[in-house]
Amino acid sequence: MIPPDRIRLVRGACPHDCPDTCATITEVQDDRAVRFYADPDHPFTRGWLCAKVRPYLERVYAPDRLLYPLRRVGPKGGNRWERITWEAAIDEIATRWKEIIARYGAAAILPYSYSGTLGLVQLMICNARLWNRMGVSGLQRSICGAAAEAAVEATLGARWSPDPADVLHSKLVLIWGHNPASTGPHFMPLLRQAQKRGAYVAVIDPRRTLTARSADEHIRPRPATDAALALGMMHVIFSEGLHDEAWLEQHTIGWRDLRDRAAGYPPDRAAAITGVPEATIIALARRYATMKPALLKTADGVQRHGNGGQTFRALCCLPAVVGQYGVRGGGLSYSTSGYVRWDAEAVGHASECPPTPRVVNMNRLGAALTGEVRDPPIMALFVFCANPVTSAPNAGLIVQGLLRDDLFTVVHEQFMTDTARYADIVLPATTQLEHVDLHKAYGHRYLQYNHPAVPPPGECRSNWDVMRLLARAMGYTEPWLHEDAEQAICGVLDATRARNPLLEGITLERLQAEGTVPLSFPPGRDVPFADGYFPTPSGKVELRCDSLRVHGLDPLPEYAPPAEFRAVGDYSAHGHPPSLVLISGASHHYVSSSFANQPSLRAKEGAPFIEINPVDAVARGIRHGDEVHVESARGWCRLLAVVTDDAPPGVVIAPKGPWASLSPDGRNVNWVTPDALADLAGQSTFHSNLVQVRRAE
Ligand SMILES: Nc1nc2c(c(=O)[nH]1)N[C@H]1C(S)=C(S)[C@@H](COP(=O)(O)OP(=O)(O)OC[C@H]3O[C@@H](n4cnc5c(=O)[nH]c(N)nc54)[C@H](O)[C@@H]3O)O[C@H]1N2
Ligand SMILES: Nc1nc2c(c(=O)[nH]1)N[C@H]1C(S)=C(S)[C@@H](COP(=O)(O)OP(=O)(O)OC[C@H]3O[C@@H](n4cnc5c(=O)[nH]c(N)nc54)[C@H](O)[C@@H]3O)O[C@H]1N2
Ligand code: SF4
Ligand SMILES: [Mo]
Repeated sequence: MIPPDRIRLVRGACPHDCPDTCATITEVQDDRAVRFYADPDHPFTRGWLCAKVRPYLERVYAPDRLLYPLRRVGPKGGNRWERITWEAAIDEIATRWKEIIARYGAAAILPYSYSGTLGLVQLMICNARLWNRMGVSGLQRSICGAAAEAAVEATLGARWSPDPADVLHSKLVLIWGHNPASTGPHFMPLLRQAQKRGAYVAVIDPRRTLTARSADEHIRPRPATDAALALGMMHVIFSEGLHDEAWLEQHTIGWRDLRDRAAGYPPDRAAAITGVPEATIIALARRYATMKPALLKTADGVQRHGNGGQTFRALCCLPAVVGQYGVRGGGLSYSTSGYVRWDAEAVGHASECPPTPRVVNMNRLGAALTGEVRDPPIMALFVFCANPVTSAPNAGLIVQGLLRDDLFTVVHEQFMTDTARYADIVLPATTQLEHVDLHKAYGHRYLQYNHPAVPPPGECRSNWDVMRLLARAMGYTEPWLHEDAEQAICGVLDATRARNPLLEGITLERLQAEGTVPLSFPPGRDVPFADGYFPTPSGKVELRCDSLRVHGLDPLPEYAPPAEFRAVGDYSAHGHPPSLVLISGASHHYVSSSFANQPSLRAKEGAPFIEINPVDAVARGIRHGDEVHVESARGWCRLLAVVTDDAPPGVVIAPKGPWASLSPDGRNVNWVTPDALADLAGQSTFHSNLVQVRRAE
């Protein structure tokens, strides 16, 4: 036993892309973390961490952590390196950038980041300040939930969601295209409790997920047909008079237009499109309209396809039709991230900077590097908090771009990822145990402060420290490029609090002292939209949303098959398409590609696999455990076949995350995923993916 007086307890927050943002405690002895666990007092995350993050010290002290700056030796992608000093690394980056700016303009530089951490300092501020000052190309951050976010904001005016514990008031819970047992696990004990109190839980997902296994009902639409399912439900609700007309009159615009639209989706048509039996659609609609409070809980997986925007619009309309917005235990649970929107000017100081010359859609990275983006072409890439070669679509084209000899690539990382391998310079990054940050969650309504627990190993530096070094090397003297992390947090917090009453009384000092701080909801005002006000242009729920016309979108939700599927015909006309639809959602043991190099978690997740229905397997002579060749219009990869009816006929499932460089074929599922854009907000379309599957020779 270590004497307790030699142990220091340090409060932190899990930084990963997960709605739960757990409160953590690190026990530190002599500058070394010796134990890592969940804060037992957190009201939502309640003293336990998921399987991914429980062994976090394995990640922090992994033998393959990057510890020193590296410069490439030999050809790109060859994974041969020499160690260099930070001084040499920063000097080389600044020199190359200055040359590129002189020759091509700053637009030729593209920073690429996404969700390695979700912190205010290490992600948000690092996404903005230096890049704004330089006037480099912007990144359209649309790989994850852009269409859903745009649909929610257009329909309701804000991304607000109930306290997850309010599910204890629900009589019906529809979990729609969402797998919280893997992707936001702290909701599950609450859901169990709600079920014990008699709530009926239905999961709507083509795959039999972990979440679906414990539901009262599992409804399995064909992929990308959910808008037709939702409109079919509305048809039943309106035609049986189960809608809440008084509420619709008072709080929405366009409900009669929506009713007319839904009239085009009688249950037999909705059934033909979705593959869900007519009787099931009718029963689901009646349940949804009569078992109140009714909660519709969803996330981003359901909208990563060509008609993701319209699909999400249809989902946002459903609670209004049955008058469930503003009701405790009812409404829509998508994301709580809209309660606090960090003051953009304090984060990025854009008003003091040159305008962003252009924006590059992150889903088109491969295309952008290989000629789609010109005048100027992208000549330098700075990647941090992201691993696009593993996690972005059409990975083969990204690799082709990264192999360009005239492209200067810097990757700031904790590990030698699939992306870092193609860099010219690799910089070693700190983990959450080694830097300061402030987090807001997208699945609960507390702020979480993260104190650094231990000094960085080797020569690792935080994202913000690197930004400050680069700013100095570029000759920028603005104080907001040089303040320390606490000063930066304080400035953003103060500016945001000045116009957001939910931050009343929340100061840096209080966050540092308490770690977990709830947002200040006035008494009785914690249920979203309870006062009947929706911050849309009309102040109402915009069931007909004319502002979407500028995006070329029908102002009423509508079903259309994604473009990739249209090429082979409508489901409803042909039954199953000749190819299989490949869905590649979250894996249980990784967060996107993070953790997918950690031996203990790889052992739990097993070799990269693809689930295939027995009917489809037999038709292709595929047996359980066979290696299969998966091919699309983009490329191919090889995976192990898991023959199971967890995958419905016509659909195959291969979770995202496994690293190409740790796979025998040197590829992963993103070598086949599409880089086409969806109907709204430049959204990714990972799941509109038609593939051929056959036994590998
Ligand atoms: N363990 C783990 N947790 C994670 C992550 C992870 O990689 N691993 N990733 C994090 C991130 S980045 C995010 S954005 C969230 C995502 O959280 P979720 O959205 O819950 O996760 P996904 O697995 O992407 O998608 C959810 C489900 O959508 C289903 N789906 C796909 N297409 C359709 C469709 O057309 N209709 C319907 N009804 N369902 C469909 C998939 O089968 C999948 O089970 O999770 C976060 N948490
Ligand atoms: N096929 C398929 N692919 C998908 C999806 C899908 O549904 N299907 N989902 C997509 C979704 S929802 C998302 S959000 C994206 C996520 O895509 P990415 O944001 O690229 O996420 P990761 O692949 O986890 O890569 C994050 C990297 O950040 C690094 N990192 C962590 N903390 C820090 C830090 O403090 N500093 C620095 N410099 N680096 C750090 C980690 O080591 C990790 O390598 O993936 C997408 N990819
Ligand atoms: S990944 Fe999610 S559930 Fe796991 S520790 Fe982090 S915040 Fe908690
Ligand atoms: Mo995501």
